[in-house]
Amino acid sequence: MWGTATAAYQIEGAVAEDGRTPSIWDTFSHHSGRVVNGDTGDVACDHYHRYEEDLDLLADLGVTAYRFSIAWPRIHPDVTGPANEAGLDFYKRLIAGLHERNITPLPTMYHWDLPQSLEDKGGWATRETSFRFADYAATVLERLEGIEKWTTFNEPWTSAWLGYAYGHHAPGREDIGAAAAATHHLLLAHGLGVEAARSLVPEVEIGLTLNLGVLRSGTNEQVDLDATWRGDGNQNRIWLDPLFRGSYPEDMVKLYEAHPPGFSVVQEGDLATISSPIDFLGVNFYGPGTIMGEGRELEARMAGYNVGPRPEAPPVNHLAGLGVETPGRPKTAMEWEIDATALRELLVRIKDEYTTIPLYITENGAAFNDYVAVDGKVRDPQRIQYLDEHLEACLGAIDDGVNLQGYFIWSLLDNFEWGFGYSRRFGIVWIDYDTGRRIPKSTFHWYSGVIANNALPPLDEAIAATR
Ligand code: IFM
Repeated sequence: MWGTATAAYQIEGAVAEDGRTPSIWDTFSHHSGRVVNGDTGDVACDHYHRYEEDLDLLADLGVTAYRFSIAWPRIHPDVTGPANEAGLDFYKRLIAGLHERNITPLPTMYHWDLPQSLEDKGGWATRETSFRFADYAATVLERLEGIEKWTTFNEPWTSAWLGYAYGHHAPGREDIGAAAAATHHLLLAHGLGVEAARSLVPEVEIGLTLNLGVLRSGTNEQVDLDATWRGDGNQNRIWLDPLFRGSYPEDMVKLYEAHPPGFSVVQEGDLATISSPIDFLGVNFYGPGTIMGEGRELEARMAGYNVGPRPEAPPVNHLAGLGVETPGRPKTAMEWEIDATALRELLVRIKDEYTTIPLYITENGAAFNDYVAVDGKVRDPQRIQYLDEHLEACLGAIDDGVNLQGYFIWSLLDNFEWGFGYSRRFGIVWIDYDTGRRIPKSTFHWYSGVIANNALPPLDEAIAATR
């Protein structure tokens, strides 16, 4: 499967149309100082109105699949009330448009836009939210037809830890105990979603997407080795262990005991639900992290290495204070290290330690400082190089026996990059946010050739072609 990925709040706009109610990201982005430049998703790429144009872009690109997310507040604006037909209709049109173009739809049920009314009752820190998610999952599973593969969640780590522990993302809370509870409730909600799929639409495949990491200790000092293992626990083991082994890693549960309610919210039977077998696993990967030096306090470790800056701390180098970078490594405009060997290492680890079910790279990509040249073109050779290296790593992983079945570039379009607003561009299509105009970048044309040939062209030739 060759594809690209997007998410509802990042591209759709139309936040108050056809019955949609506010999500936590509407509230958060409108709260002054939380997002760079005060940007919001109110209009974003205006995909809600321009989706036909975007579908045509996908057809021109030649992808065989498209990953997108459904906005919960469009489907159940009142959470417990009836489903909103106008919201469902939008996604029905989108799915039909994909089928017309022979593109497989890969919807995600939750990519961070929790209805604000649920956050007002405690959000993911409360158990009730998992059950409300199950209701919503049942609606989309039953009402949106023509889907072969459903994904419950995108990056629950980000929802729980950037949203509830570090305040970088909506809902902006800073409470480690709530983040640990959210971790469990997100996993429980995932399991309930899987159970709903099995009973309502047994013919569909279902999985979830995790943003797993490769953390390396920068020294052989025990303090760094231990911290690296804790970081690994928070980013990888606390998700993979319950999903594939039916238990939480004991060291992490113990670690969170100091932060109530933490894992005291786990009830009997929950882990059986969470470990309900899934059909595939999505992996989002951007770069590795190194743990060493000053600032190895617990919170920094647990945050992993891909924590964005707070808006009030301008996006210079958000890792500097955390002591989690390797000097000299190339970086993207997010200040994320580039090292594709880590992707191969991660995929092989999943196979060796956890599962051999099909894996999909559901996101991989990079932000660079793109611009429109005087001739109207957007040349992004750095992105081509980044993607080429990561696709080579995927081929290496396949050689190593990894059951890798698909690859999705993040992202089809430049879009609302959460706390960074529109200041970071991940798209293979440039968006002019004043006019909504779309300009395919060099990477778009390169990727189209990769898909058509099912092979990578020589990198030097690909780079030369951008000139
Ligand atoms: O833009 C995000 C996406 O929503 C989730 N994964 C990481 C991307 C880049 O930060």
